[in-house]
Amino acid sequence: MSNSERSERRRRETDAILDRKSGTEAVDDFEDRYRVVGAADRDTYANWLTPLEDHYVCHRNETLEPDVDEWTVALAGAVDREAELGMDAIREDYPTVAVAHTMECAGNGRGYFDPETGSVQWEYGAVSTAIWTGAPLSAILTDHGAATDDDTWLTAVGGDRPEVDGENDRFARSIPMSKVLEDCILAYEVNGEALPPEHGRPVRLLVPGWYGVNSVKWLTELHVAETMVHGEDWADRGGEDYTRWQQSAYRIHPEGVEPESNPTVSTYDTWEQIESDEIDHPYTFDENVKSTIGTPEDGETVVPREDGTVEVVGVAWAGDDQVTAIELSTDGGDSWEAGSFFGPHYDCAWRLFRYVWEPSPGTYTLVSRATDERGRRQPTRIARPDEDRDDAYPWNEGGYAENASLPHAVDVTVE
Ligand SMILES: Nc1nc2c(c(=O)[nH]1)N[C@H]1C(S)=C(S)[C@@H](COP(=O)(O)O)O[C@H]1N2
Ligand SMILES: [Mo]
Repeated sequence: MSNSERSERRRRETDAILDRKSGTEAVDDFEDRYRVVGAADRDTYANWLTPLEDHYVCHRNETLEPDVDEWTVALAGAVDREAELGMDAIREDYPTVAVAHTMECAGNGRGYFDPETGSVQWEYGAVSTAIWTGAPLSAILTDHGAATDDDTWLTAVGGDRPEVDGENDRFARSIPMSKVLEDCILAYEVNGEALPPEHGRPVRLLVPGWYGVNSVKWLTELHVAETMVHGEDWADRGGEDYTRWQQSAYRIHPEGVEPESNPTVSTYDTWEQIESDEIDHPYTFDENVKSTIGTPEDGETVVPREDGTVEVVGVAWAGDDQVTAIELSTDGGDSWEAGSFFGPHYDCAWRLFRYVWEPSPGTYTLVSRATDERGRRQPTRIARPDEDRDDAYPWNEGGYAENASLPHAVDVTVE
């Protein structure tokens, strides 16, 4: 297929998604095989649940539209009993659970990097919160006698393929067994509806609180092993490369570096990996602490309420850690005041926050900054390449896992 035919096909597919999702806008990078939509309205971040029409979408290949009745998920590797799980078995033979999950693309905020990185220039719109329903992997794995020691990994493979000349990668991600057993599910519904095609119909892996890349859509295979996807067997498995999206892409590294493939790592927390000397180029596993203002909108002219106050509302999250504090600045980050949390409180989902502000007329720069239960606070800005980090998020070639506070500031005028 020629480049222009390929672009045309992608454009059509994005348009079809946009037709179904009235609250989103396209943020594509066809060159980098990204086909994506993000939340169009900042207002998404003044609400706890993201309606499906507003939930962002991100994937690399064509959306699969498979026959649900025929679909199976192969379970293999270090298991007593291999299996081909059909959708009826996944739905009926195991408990049904629902998890709240804030899904954030690891590239959310990439658009704020200077110098600019390649790929989709997301600003704040690639993060959403939904309720995902499915079967706990702990039940499925124990039922099949899987090895579940702490040092094992579960590799999940998507059914999508590149269908691009010269590309032979398969979308596969490896999740450490401790996380799998704790709260991962095979999800077949979202917000009470059967999974729409673009979110992985008929079934996807759902890894609560971890970057979206880990939640493999159109799941076809689960493999239990002592390593992540690594080594020749996985790099050329029947002519396909299963290692790319775990070992090469989605890792945090300076420009021009090809990260080395690791059989295993012992630290899964993304921020801990960034801080550690042990792991050279961190993997994008759990989400870094972050926050986004929902209202007022950037550039808005705000009229205070009768009592002279303005309510600033937003969301704050910290992956599978708890977010414990939120601070607001109305002077571009020079001074900070405490905000408060309200609304639903689930593990692995964002919390709503509010800050009641009594402004005089004028122009202001509002910034939010969150802290997690381990005392880690959002850094102020994004570093330049090779700059000493200090209170800055490390610039990295893929533009991954950004969580600085200042780039997300909103400017408002008060009447
Ligand atoms: N099979 C498959 N799963 C995938 C992807 C993909 O390209 N193929 N993209 C991942 C990425 S990068 C993200 S951010 C999330 C997005 O999930 P959503 O579209 O349901 O929001 O799906 C992940 N799962
Ligand atoms: Mo993503």
